[in-house]
Amino acid sequence: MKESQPSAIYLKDYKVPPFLIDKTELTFDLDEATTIVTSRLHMRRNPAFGKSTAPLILDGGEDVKLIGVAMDDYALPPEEYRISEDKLIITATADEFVLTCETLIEPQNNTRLEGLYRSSSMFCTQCEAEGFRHITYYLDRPDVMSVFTTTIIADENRYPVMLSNGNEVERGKTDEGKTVVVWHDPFPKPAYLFALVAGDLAVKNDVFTTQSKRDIKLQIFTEAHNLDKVDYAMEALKRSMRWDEETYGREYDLDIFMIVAVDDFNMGAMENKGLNIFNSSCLLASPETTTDDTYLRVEAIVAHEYFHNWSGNRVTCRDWFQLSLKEGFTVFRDQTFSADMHSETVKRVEDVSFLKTAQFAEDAGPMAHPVRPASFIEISNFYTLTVYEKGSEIVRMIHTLLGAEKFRAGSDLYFDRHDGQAVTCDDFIAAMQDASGFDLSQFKRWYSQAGTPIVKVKDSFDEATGTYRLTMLQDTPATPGQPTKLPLHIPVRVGLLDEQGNALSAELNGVAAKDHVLHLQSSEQEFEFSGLAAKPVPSLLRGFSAPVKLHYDYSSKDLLLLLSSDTDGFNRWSASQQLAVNELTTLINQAIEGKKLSFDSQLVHGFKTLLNDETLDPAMVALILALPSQAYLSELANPIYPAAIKQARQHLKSQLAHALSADFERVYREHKIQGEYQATAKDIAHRSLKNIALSYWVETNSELAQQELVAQFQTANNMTDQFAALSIAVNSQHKQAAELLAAFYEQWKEEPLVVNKWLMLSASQEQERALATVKGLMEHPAFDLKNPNKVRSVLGGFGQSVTGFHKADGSGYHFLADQIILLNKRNPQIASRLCTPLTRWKKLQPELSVKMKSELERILAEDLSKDVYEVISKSLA
Ligand code: 0A1
Ligand code: ZN
Repeated sequence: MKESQPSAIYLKDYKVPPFLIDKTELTFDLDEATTIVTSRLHMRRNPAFGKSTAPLILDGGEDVKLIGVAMDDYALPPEEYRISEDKLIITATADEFVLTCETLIEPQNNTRLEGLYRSSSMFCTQCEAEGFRHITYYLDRPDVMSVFTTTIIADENRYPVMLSNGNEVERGKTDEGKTVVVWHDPFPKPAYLFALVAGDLAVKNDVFTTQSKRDIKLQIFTEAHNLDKVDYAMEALKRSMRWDEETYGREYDLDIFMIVAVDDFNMGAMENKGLNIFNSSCLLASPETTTDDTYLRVEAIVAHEYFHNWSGNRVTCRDWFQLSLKEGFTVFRDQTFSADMHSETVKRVEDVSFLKTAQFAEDAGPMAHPVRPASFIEISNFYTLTVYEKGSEIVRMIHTLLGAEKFRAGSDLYFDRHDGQAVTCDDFIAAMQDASGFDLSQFKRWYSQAGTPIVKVKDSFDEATGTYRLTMLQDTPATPGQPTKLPLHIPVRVGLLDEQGNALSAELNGVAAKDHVLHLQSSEQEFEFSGLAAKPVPSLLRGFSAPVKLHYDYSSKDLLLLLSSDTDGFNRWSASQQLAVNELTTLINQAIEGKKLSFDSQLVHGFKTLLNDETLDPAMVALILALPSQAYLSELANPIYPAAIKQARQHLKSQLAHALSADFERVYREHKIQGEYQATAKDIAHRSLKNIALSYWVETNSELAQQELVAQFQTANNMTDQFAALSIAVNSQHKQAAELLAAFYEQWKEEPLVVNKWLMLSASQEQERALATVKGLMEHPAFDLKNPNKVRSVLGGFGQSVTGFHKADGSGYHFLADQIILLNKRNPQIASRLCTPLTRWKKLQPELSVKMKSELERILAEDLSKDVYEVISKSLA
């Protein structure tokens, strides 16, 4: 452990910057051994800061070597500046000046993948959130916005493509014959949106004509061997550009929009102005190598990054506490876009299922934080599900409260009012409020209060008056640093059904409708519906209208009614999940008590109806057939018994499979698609239903099913079907599983993105020797510790192996801790993310909990990066 530990910074301490940088001129002399960066910063004191003689303090990094610094071309002697804790401090400055800095960096040794680094044979950058300071000294904060001009000097033979933000304005040669390219971005931006790429890249060109008839040049750059996999991303980009014009009235601003794919990247992608950089796993797609899920992901991420051009770039964040201002809003935008491109209900189910599994777990753990955090040690740790997904739910609730039209008026006002500014979540709310006249003052608490609210619902019916009363109680559990909570403004969308499942019209506050949005604003509140003949079945929280845990004591009969008849597709799915959770809970308890599992599942009947109803959307049927995941059941459990959960799921799946074997076989056959692969909603739906049917059918151990699986693996014309067959083989412990895994690797060893899928599946196997397997994978030629995708595949996969990761002797936890320690300094962001499974230790069954805790303590004893220190210390607090 270090002598002094890193300290937190607080939102309440925010002050405007003492200096501004109107213009930033950068020159990069790129070379294999050392890169020289020269910056000319046109600076002045910030009038908004008030009269001051405060010194100039620029952010830097331990990996930046200062060669020289000059003010208005006067080279500062060493006594006129100093470097302390990575900051460059200059005491005496004029009110306005040009600061020139020369720094030396070594991108080839940059394993953190923040700042300028090498990936394969190219140079690339990642500056969000605080990467720019690893390139040169700067006011590296989002409220300092500057107009950038970037000069790149490099050997054209090795780096024929040299890119930065904005437009290419000049091209020439140095005396030594190196190529010089100058880029200029007319839009002022914070340093986190800066980007540079240089490499030997191939390009796909296209054009998009905007609504005002401007032609935008579109370019996607990749290594030459991947150029055949960018067509889908290009089409997705054009769909996104059109959608943002139609839905938000937002047109693209520059004349050129570029995307570059890189193999080594800590996150999914980055919205740098005019030059998005993507993890190649989120951009490249081809039928043979890419599954349906990934196709949809590519489309969503292309859209997400593109939408940031307005929600993030034109209007940016004042400080990093406001991260959700751009991320929550942009996730909401990309979710709605995907819903519009495919199926609204399917998309909603997928998003909510993810939120309830992963974000709810975060909100219940030691890293729980508000959507707008009040403090942090390392901002990279706050690119979280809370900031992104719960942040999106906040924006969605505003949409529900205001209605589509007023929401649009609010977003128009927000973009117009704050164009070119760095603003806060309060500014966003103010624009929504001003444009709509809707009072959001209580609603704003969603930004500052952490934790998942619990809403308890009770009901009663008065036969004499025909009134139906819903009583709702809300309560948000304590989270770290927030022991008590205030009531939130929660929109609860509700409908009522009669015993036959017909939608009822009922009157609430004088308004008769089949669907009402209730405003739950107090800790306890009553809602009275009139005009009913009998007690209805309530369909509560339709469309998941708020990110809460809703409890209502539904009977199995009610749930089956909702499952078969609710007009709200989302709640049909939700009812099926609740039924399954109820049954699984009984089974889990039997397993914990060491009893023989036995239970007569009511789902058999419900599933049978679904499997035989040809009017249903196959995608929805597939979603309903998927049992609640191990991860979701773990989130619900306290304490978590991982092996019992696994056993219960296995038992229920097997019971359903045996009871409905013939239906599954038939559905499997009926939904096979002939012909060429297409990533359309319709085909994706058929494939998902067919493959889940296969996964059940195989559970029966039918010889025929086993053969069908192998045949599908061998003859599939697309990765979705081939990989589904392989996964089912592995998960069902098919006798040929090992053989198929080996064949898969042999077939795809030249395709790194496919190999990553193989690594993940191999590492996730449920087997006694899971730990040995994962250790073997880390020694495999296909593995590379420097590549975040590979690390995530292997260690993320291992985390899913209950037998491996949760092995009773704690060796699984020990192994993960070893990897965190290994990566702690090399790549702190990745190391920190790997800690997530260990942060759940308090909820684990006691024997495992102590083992996990001791691994956290072992990690804490190391000399830790800020990133890892924050997660581990908060987990042990
Ligand atoms: N703004 C990006 C996310 C992102 C954040 C940090 C990064 O650093 C490694 C990279 C990307 C987005 O929301 O897509
Ligand atoms: Zn984003």
